Amino acid sequence: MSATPAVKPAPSATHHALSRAEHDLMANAIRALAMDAVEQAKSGHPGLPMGAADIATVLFTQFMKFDPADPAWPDRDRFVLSAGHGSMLIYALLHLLGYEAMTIDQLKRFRQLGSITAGHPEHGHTPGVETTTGPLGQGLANAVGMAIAERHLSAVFGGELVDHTTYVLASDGDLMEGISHEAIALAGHLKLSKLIVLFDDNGISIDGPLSLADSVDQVKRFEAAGWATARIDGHDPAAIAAAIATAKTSDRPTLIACKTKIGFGAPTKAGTEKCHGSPLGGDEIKGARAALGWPHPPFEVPADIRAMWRDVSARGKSERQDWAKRIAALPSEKRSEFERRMRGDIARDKLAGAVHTVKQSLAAEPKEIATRVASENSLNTLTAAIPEMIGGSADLTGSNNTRAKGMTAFSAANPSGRFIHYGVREHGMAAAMNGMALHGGVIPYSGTFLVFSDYCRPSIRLAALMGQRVIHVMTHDSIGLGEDGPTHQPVEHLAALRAIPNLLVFRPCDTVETIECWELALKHKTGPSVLALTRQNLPQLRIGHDDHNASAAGAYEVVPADGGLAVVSIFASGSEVPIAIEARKFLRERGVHARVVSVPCMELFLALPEDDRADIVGGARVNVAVEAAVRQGWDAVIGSDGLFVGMSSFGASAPYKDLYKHFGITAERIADVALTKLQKS
Ligand SMILES: Cc1ncc(C[n+]2csc(CCOP(=O)(O)OP(=O)(O)O)c2C)c(N)n1
Repeated sequence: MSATPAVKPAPSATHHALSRAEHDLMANAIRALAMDAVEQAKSGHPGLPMGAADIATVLFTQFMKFDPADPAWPDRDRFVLSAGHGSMLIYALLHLLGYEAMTIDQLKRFRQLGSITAGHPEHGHTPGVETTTGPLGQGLANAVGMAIAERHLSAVFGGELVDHTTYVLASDGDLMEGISHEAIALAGHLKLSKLIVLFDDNGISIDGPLSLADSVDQVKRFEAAGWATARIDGHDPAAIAAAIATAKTSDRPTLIACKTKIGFGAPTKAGTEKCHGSPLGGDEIKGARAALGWPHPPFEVPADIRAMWRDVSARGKSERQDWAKRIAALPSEKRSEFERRMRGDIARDKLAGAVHTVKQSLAAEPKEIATRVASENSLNTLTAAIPEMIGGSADLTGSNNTRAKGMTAFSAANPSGRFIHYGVREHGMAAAMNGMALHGGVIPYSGTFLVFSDYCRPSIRLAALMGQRVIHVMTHDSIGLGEDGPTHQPVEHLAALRAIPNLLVFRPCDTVETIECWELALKHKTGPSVLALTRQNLPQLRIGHDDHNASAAGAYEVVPADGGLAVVSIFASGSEVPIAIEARKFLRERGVHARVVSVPCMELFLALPEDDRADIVGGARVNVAVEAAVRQGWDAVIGSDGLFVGMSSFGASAPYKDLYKHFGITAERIADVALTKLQKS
């Protein structure tokens, strides 16, 4: 397939510049709507929209490619308001540009229950919002992922289908956050030239002047990371336009530091933290209306100014129609493949076929291997069948086993590569994956150690909130990793991850469950997944071929009680399932019938109808759960009177078999605690 054209357009705005008077009217419409909506809601952040209105007006009137009639048009430019607290900026823009859902009534109901004008922009809740922002730094890091996805898809499908720019509006807070370091380093290294960051350089944050806490020269910082940069007056439309036009010709990502005044137009509060995050108040608003020359009542935008904004959108319509013609002219196979990928629909037969192939080979030749290796084997087949899977690792490729056979590294020189070396940047990786998933057309998966899920957590939480399919392979999932010791041994992480709504946490117990969990993660289109995998080898417990995905129920009886009704039920996940099966043997030797239930995914189990759950839990006199982690969460399976064998402290540095003995996670101990309880009951 063809590559992106190398020749870039001449440095000029995409659309004609406005007169200064026209520009001011359009920018002041944003300012007025922002201060009125915040005033009405009695809460919100007027300062950023008022300060950044000039930047946004130039960007949308002269550069952005979009069509309000189709907010999800695949080849639209992406605009990310990383400083999500300034949400009224994007709501005012969407309204003025004619996004149907963003009515004036919605602006009047800013921050109210059921409105689409939530306190911070929420993707999936408001058409036209590309990503959920508010936790500072995340939007910027998402944008890096969007630019990666664009670059990759452009290389795969050609520039006539995929050729758009990702713009970010970032604040001081975005750039102070540590994640920004990871994000800009990655973007600079990958030379993501279609990523343009407009920095709202107003020198103010909540506590007051930035000088209280920060003395970084951001321009120099970005330069050091390989970015093109510019410093401009963020209230000068010509300077803004010239800087963006230059950025569009760069072979590197660009930072444009736009000096602005927070709350521009507010007579006494502009330029101070007083207008950052609270309503301006009646008198200040009156003064701002006078200073801006905006005599109109609250929420009223004169028809001629509305018409100017709508004209901007009309231009986007023809660009989209031209694109639609280009896609319609493609050979049908290429067109349907592009459309399938953008819809996020995995070809069902391909996925089912790959899972079948892996299961058949495991039935023919059972394997005693670590689940991380089982995952690699699964990926070799899955990624060959599913070209939208883009792998990666935060510098642990050899440990996470995420690089499948034949995958080449994604780079500036090789954008069709499907494996991303994220560097030692777990947080930036997880946020970039969110951006890739939001962009569409790719399914990102990546790797790190489970203990470092803490470093990814804010982004995993947002993936869950936004309902994005990103898949985190997290290996070295317990004390089973051994000698690296307690710094690397997760104990509370499974529980902490299970606490995040809409996240599936998988912990497969063998090779067969590993491919089943991969299948479930890929099918979980509306949320993220974590696969917690072992470093140590585990026996294959399920022998023989079965296309049925037993893990889909979240829990199932892997070994029944033999010779009678179970008196003891042992529930376990991952590497503790074979130990539980061993314990069952000890109990049987002492005349006690026990069954073992594997629990590869607690969330899927808890989502079952009550009767199905009760069937799986069964009616044994004693329930025991076994997991080399803390108990939290297991009561939902075994009841508060159930027994738990696991961890209640941090681990230690030693060979893993010694650690299991030391912490009492052994078949003998499981049998002992069950017998003791039976004797008492
Ligand atoms: C991760 C994170 N920490 C803290 C906050 C709370 N918060 C919201 S805005 C802000 C800083 C405001 O300064 P700046 O980013 O410069 O925005 P401006 O004042 O220019 O609007 C803070 C600390 C947040 N939203 N996200």
